[in-house]
Amino acid sequence: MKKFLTQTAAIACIALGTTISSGASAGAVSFGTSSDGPGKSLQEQLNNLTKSGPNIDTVGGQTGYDLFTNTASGGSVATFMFEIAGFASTNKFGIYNSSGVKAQLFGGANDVSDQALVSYNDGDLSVITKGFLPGYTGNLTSADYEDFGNVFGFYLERQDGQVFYTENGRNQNGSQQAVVYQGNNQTKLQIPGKSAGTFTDNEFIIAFEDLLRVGGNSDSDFNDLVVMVESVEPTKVPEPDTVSGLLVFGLCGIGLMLKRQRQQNAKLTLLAVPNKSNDA
Ligand SMILES: [Ca+2]
Ligand SMILES: [Ca+2]
Ligand SMILES: [Ca+2]
Repeated sequence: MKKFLTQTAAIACIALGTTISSGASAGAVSFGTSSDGPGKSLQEQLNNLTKSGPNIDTVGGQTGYDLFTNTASGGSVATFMFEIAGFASTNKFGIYNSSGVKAQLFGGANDVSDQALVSYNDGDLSVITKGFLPGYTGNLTSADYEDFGNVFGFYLERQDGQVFYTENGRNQNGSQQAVVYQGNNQTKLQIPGKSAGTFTDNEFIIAFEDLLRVGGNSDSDFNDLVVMVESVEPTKVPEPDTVSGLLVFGLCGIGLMLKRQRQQNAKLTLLAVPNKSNDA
């Protein structure tokens, strides 16, 4: 019976560890029902842009990446994909560095198809933004940022001054306000106004929720401002789920070892008792 219980405990531990360490999906944020109405969910909107290949999995495909750096070209293009939000005409989007300095890529007037070129100039940063059809087609804007560095996260800034970051720790209540997907080299996407192309693995989709999720009143639809950025790579691969999975394995292992030790001690005591009585 004891052996059976020990085996059951071991199986339960393995099952628990496997569940927790099964990758991004275990720690994925859950989406709410979009207040924008039917057909407007992030999944449906991305599906609409998919021309061929597998659909992007908005739940299972969440990467957890929050900080990025440039690749060898020294430049990145950010393309505005869509924004479905009451604040659409005023929300801003950009990158920020470890000091919290912000470099805006898109202002409130920017919309689908608009692009920003980010140049990483050996410590300095340059951003050039242009509007394209459909929608806003404004002139070029350009800004330079001295000593910005080349490690950055992404932010959404509302008109009321509320800012949300890809790093949860910078957000009020540690709330996760963005989900990030990496290209799979298979799915062909077409952003309105742009030519269709493959979603490659140096491309990332950054999708923001513009209402506070933890302790706030948010619909958690993450379709409020969605941008694709290319020629960037994550600075680190976060594996909190795998770490907690290993922790469970470790704790279970220690627990089972202690249990076995106790059982062996009990057997030894039983063996020792008759000897003692013989001596007496
Ligand atoms: Ca929305
Ligand atoms: Ca546009
Ligand atoms: Ca929302």
